[in-house]
Amino acid sequence: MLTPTPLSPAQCHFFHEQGYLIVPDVFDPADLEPVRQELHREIAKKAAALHADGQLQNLHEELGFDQRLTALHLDSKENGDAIIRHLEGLRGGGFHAPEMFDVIAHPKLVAKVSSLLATEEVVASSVYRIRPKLPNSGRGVVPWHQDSGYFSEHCDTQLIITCWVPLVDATVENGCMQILPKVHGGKVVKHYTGGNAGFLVIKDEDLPDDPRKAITAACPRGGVVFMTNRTPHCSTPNTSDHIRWSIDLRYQSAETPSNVGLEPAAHDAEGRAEPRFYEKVAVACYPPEADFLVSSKLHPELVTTYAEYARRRELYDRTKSDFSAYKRWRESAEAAGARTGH
Ligand SMILES: O=C(O)CCC(=O)C(=O)O
Repeated sequence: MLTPTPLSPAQCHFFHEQGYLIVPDVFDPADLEPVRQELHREIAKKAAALHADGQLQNLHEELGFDQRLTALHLDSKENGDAIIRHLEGLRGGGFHAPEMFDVIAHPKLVAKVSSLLATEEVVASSVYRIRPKLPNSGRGVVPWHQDSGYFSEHCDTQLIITCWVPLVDATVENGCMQILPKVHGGKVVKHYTGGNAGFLVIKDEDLPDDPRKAITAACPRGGVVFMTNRTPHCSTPNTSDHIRWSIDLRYQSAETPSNVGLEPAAHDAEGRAEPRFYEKVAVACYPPEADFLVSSKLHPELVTTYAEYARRRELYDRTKSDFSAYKRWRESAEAAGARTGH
């Protein structure tokens, strides 16, 4: 049984020098079993609903967590995508069951994040993603980017930590991440719109270093890949026979701009937040999604409970907004290629 321990000074040093750190044993694999099982139940629930509507014939009930979505997607891309969208929700964090919150607020993870941020006042955000990368489908392949490419510019020099948590062993074969080390101290480089599945993308020639210097971030289940918001990374296709499930979570110091304590209270008739609201919370690094406190020595009474996390998430999700990171990057890679003749 692993108890919550901070990272060692050598691990913190490595992270700050390299821009990433892979720790193979943050969790016992058993700690991740509840979230795996709940995701599996959610897939079953959505598949059953499509079946009841007459849209899906074979439920593939005999298949496990690492296989079932592939079979459903192979039978019907439409149904598979509907199930994935159901998990992702409006902005990627639709799945917010208690089992998910238990991973986000897990003392073993928060202790490690806290040592990297050098504070016990830690804010997590709803900017987390659940990624079922299906075998041989191209879905879930993520182009080169820095997470800051998605955030507001005024947070470029802040530290926002991505914790990439594989729910199966992540390997080269099933499409783990590639990370460009030692360049996270530089600028947020130019990102283009129009990457596959709407992802932002950095062109190879704009990367701060030769992509051949990238490290392969294989990581066993139970491990975590920690990265900074300016660490360039991408992920490769899944050529294995199983789904590469992962979740990526984000944390920052409570001193970094956030929308903790702010609510998107004012909506117009269509549920859109009044522009004034977004002007007011433009201080948050990613205004449309709810931030919440997961650790505090100064104000332990303010640490967010599951009920409050769910309420804030749902409220923000219902609040449609025009805020979109890609507005920061208006040009598509394709258009830029055509313009320069590449
Ligand atoms: O999971 C992947 O394949 C990519 C993850 C990623 O880009 C991220 O966590 O920012």
